[in-house]
Amino acid sequence: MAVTGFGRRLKNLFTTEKISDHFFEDLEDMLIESDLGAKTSLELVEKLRKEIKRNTIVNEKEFIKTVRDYLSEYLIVDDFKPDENKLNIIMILGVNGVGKTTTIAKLASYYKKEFNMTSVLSAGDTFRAAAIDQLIYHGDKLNMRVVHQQQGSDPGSVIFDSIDSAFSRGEKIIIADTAGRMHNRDNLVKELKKINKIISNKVSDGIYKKFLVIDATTGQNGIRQAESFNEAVGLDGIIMAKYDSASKGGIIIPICRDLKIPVLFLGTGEGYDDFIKFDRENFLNYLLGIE
Ligand SMILES: Nc1nc2c(ncn2[C@@H]2O[C@H](COP(=O)(O)OP(=O)(O)O)[C@@H](O)[C@H]2O)c(=O)[nH]1
Ligand SMILES: [Mg+2]
Repeated sequence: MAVTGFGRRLKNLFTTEKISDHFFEDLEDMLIESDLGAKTSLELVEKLRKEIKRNTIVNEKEFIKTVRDYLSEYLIVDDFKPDENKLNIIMILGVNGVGKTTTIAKLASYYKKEFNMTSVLSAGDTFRAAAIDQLIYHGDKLNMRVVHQQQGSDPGSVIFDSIDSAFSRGEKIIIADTAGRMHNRDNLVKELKKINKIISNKVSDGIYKKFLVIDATTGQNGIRQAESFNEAVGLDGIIMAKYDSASKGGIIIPICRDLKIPVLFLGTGEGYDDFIKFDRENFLNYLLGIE
């Protein structure tokens, strides 16, 4: 993704190009290349066009700052804190390979460190044996209980068991893994809707959250993934994994803007501690190369 030096290129554009239609076209291209998506980029260009017409932007520093302020308005940031007195069930969604299972381990580790709360890990991705083993491995490392059945079993049943056993043991957080791929998309949606219904019925007085994991490097696909999962079950938050890769994660901005879903965390590596609460200022400064 051609995002490296996004801020520098914006600055260059402002200092070297005359303000003209051409300037705004180039600006739009740069925004789109940074994963902001066509709609957000166009809207941003219009806002900047007005601002520039009013002569409120005098130099490249102010130009970047104005871009940052507008982008900031799009971002919705949240930090879900589990309720110690209720059962919190968090369903982790996302397509294959984005980082779901790793994110579950990081989230469980984060809740332990931050709130001293232990999670139950629920192996709802029953599609592949490796996914179950991977969660058991993390459970061992983190010293947390993993509820699982064998490969090919009904994920709804795994989640059902997880909730029952957590209730009877007084455990307060369940983080559930889900499969990112069925043999076709309709099947996946059907499956997720079923699980969603089971959880909603079973934890009516608990807290139920659905977080989508997206991969920072997937670009525009991230928006489509968020749209599909949001349509299927409704999302409460986004976690963006692989933020340590070359991508600066611009994709999160149109997701917040279009779907009004908050962003919660960033995954920054493969270790449990490579996980940070989303910080609006830091994120935008990094995206725009502001020191
Ligand atoms: N660099 C980096 N790698 C990650 C991150 N999160 C997950 N991964 C890696 O991405 C791969 C897929 O992760 P996994 O959790 O199995 O994805 P899942 O298929 O969605 O469950 C694994 O090799 C992970 O170690 C991250 O934040 N940064
Ligand atoms: Mg997995």
